[in-house]
Amino acid sequence: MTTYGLIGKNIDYSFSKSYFNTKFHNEAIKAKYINYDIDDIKEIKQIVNNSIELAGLNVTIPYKEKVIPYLDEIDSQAERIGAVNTIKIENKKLIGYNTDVFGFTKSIFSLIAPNHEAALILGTGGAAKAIRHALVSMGYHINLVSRDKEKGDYTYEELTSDIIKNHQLIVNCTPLGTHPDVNQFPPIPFEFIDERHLLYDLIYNPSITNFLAQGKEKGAQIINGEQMLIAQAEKAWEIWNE
Ligand code: SKM
Repeated sequence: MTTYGLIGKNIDYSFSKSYFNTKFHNEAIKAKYINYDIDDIKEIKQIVNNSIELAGLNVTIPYKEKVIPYLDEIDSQAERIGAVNTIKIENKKLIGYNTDVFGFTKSIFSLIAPNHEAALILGTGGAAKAIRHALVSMGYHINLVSRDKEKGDYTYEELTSDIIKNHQLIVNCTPLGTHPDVNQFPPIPFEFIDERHLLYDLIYNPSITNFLAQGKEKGAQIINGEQMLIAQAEKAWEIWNE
């Protein structure tokens, strides 16, 4: 049976498996989608060699960048971004794409307000790279926030009232708050958040993270990652069937 799957680490929280298997059932598609929970990205070689029926993969945290050396080809947009979340497999040849940009852009489009000029991206991994690419294409000025002083424009400790005020959109691209570690959140100064802000969390399980709950309490508009997950999955499905 044609097989698809998700590569990641500690991915029990993921909705992809149930999303695709429900789709296959409802649309009478003879295929299955399984989780490949791996400790090292080099295991991808074995996975591909051992499954002749594997036709496509999604890739999630922490492998979106690390998977690139294992590909035979990479689509030009994914190459520019430097992160891959979708792989098409044809005769054991691995071709990498990024559908997060499409998913994020589609999910946020109707929420962008005229006062939106700048965005803070929390995190600097593969998801953050895709979000940065999407927001720059939409005309946003971007600053990155990282715990690591070397990686971002600001650390969390450096976020002042002015910085928060000047960034109307704040996107959490870190895994902080993902099930089961639901009490975690990126430590931005929530006291400076108000109703002019839009807080976007790429996390969809739980549906309301601590990050979003604290933003909502301050009057901000909030959105979780569910619509993005669905849109990036449908785009991946399109690529696997092209
Ligand atoms: O880019 C997506 C990935 O394709 C699937 C996923 C998930 O199942 O949680 C999340 C994102 O990283």
